[in-house]
Amino acid sequence: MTTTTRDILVMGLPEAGKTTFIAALWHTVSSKEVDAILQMEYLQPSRDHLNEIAKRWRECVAVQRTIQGKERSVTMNLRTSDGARRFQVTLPDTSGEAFQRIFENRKWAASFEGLVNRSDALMFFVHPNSLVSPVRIDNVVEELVSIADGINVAGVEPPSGMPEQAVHWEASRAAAQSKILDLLQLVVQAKGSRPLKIVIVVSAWDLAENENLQPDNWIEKHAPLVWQFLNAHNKTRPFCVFGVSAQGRDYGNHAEMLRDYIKPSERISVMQGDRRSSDITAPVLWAVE
Ligand SMILES: Nc1nc2c(ncn2[C@@H]2O[C@H](COP(=O)(O)OP(=O)(O)OP(=O)(O)O)[C@@H](O)[C@H]2O)c(=O)[nH]1
Ligand SMILES: [Mg+2]
Repeated sequence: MTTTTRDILVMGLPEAGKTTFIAALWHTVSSKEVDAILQMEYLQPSRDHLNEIAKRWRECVAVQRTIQGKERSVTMNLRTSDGARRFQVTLPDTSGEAFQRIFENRKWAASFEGLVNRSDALMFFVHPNSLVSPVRIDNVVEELVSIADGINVAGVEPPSGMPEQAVHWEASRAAAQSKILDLLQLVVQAKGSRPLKIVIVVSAWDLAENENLQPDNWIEKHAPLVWQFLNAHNKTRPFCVFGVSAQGRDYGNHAEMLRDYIKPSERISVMQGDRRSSDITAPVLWAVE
């Protein structure tokens, strides 16, 4: 049986849940506690980074921010649970700061260019708390006019709660949705006619679940421009949206309860459409097959 080699490009703004996902993924495949659709075939030689982040994950301690310039790339040798297919999957644990810089400066490093060129799939992480739901202008036009008048007309007090002077705009202040869309566009353009599967991971799904939406409807509601872009390119760039709670819950309030799990892999919650499981390898399989 041949082994398929796959490079996954991992992207997402700072604190989007990238490292936590990789930590939970490594715990799942290396512990073999649950019947995940992808399982570890054999151990790769380089495991220090994976073991370090997976240890923190098991102990319910938040992983450290990934520092730009100190990112690590990890490789896992996996096979499907029926043993029919083998994959060697490489994915970089990238720093969200790096993507923030790419958005602001409109350029990326040669090393990142190489990564984009090599990648067969993109996993783009979106933290639910990073997106502010869009508001239709026609619903708030009167309020906007009164705010604008209050700021601009000399001698008129701004409405309470409004700053006396408009804040100077700079690229770093752009809405998260604009940044995500722009980064997606940059990568899709750079791939040209070469194939790229796109997985959108709404991370910390435990924080989004109370809306009772399926992950793709969640993106459609909270990031309509991103949703439009993905659908416009669907034929050449197939995409899938997963809601993934790699921790299970937030550590601040629930660490003790999470530590009680006999099989820590079962803390994880993954949603695709209306199907729920604790199999964090499902989005990876979708990306690589
Ligand atoms: N509630 C909840 N919080 C999560 C989950 N996954 C990650 N987080 C939290 O989200 C924050 C960011 O997670 P990271 O995995 O460090 O995010 P990152 O994308 O690697 O961030 P950078 O390294 O800064 O780019 C941390 O405080 C995590 O504890 C989850 O499933 N549920
Ligand atoms: Mg990180």
